[in-house]
Amino acid sequence: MSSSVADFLATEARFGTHNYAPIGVVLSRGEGVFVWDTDGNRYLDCLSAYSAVSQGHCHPKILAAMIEQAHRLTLTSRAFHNDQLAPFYEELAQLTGSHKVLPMNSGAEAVESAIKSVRKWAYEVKGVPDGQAEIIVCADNFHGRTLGIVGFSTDPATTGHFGPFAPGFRIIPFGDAAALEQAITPNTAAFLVEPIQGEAGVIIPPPGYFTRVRELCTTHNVMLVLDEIQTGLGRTGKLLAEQHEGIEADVTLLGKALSGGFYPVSAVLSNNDVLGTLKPGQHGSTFGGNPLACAVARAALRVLVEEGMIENAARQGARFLAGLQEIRANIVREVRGRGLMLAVELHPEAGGARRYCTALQARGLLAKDTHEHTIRIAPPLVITADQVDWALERIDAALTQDL
Ligand code: IF1
Repeated sequence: MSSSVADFLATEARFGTHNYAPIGVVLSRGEGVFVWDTDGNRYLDCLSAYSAVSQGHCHPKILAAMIEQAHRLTLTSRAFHNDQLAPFYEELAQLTGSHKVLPMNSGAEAVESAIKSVRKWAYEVKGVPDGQAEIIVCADNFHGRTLGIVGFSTDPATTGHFGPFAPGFRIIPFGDAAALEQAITPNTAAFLVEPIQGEAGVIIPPPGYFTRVRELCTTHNVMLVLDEIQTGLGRTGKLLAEQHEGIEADVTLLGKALSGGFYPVSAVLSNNDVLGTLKPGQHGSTFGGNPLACAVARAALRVLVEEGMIENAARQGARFLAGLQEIRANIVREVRGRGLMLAVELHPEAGGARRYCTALQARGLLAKDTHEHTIRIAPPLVITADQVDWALERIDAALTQDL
């Protein structure tokens, strides 16, 4: 077995597919907002596994639920009922105000499932001619890595040499309601959009955008599908990011923090008859809705609410954003954020965000670059005010130092 950081990296490089370029730290333990590397160095985690570990690393109550359930029953398949599925449905539906739940595993699977169900809805309820349904999506979207999804990405690295792709998608600019109005046709089944674009660099749409989007979707009988896989479950300081706009999606997608990072759990939620179109044999998954997943997700939702993590995200997010805005570094072009979904965009002359993430690592803070010039900051929602201040000092120092 390898032991040094260099050994781990060399073994990964030798046997692993090189589809990532991680920062050179090998993590072996986590607790709350902190992770430790194999040399025992502690870091404040400002990525939270892309918002999956919102409840903090190895949350003891989610851990206990997982262990307890793993001792009893892990997987039945959906050929039989299990005693965790019904309470999972009920608790998730009540929390989010949804009528129907479809349990899946990864975020991409939830997106794929939503695409399938809104198409079916378009044919069977709206009356779109078979094979003609269109789904409108936004430029710079990120909804996952499956073929169906990457086919409507506008990022050449995501699409390059993976085609041919499925037809039926129309791409419009994000944050432009007039473009949505123009793109809608009688065959439009749905508008699929992130409330805040994550991978694109934490892009927050202009005020009023989603109010207008909601109106247009209602007027034209188009299903509004919000991908809240990253923004949902408290990340932006509300349970769902849609609440900032005072709207309700027809279909909401959750993943990531739905399990607190213990296990892949995702779900499609719908407020109307979209999921009602799926009949036995038409969709499914071996692991979707399994008892272990349901028990973990139930605990993850419970601690999120009971321990006030959503309110904390709003409070600490505002503190973090205000602190970032005070950093007087010439290289900072813009600071953006809502709740604990934050980003610092650097001027191109800074030479890329990656080296600043490495500088932050040396100062005990892990963050991730995105789109070359942006540092993404998304700590677990359990972060305290003192820890925010500690992080701000490190970020200030790293951004004002000469690299
Ligand atoms: C990776 C980004 C984050 C997502 C939204 C669906 C999915 C994601 C809005 C798919 C996944 C990930 C996957 C992760 C990087 C990451 C990411 F940088 F790409 F944009 F979080 F910010 N919808 N996001 O953000 O969920 O199938 O992965 O469970 O390494 O690819 P998944």
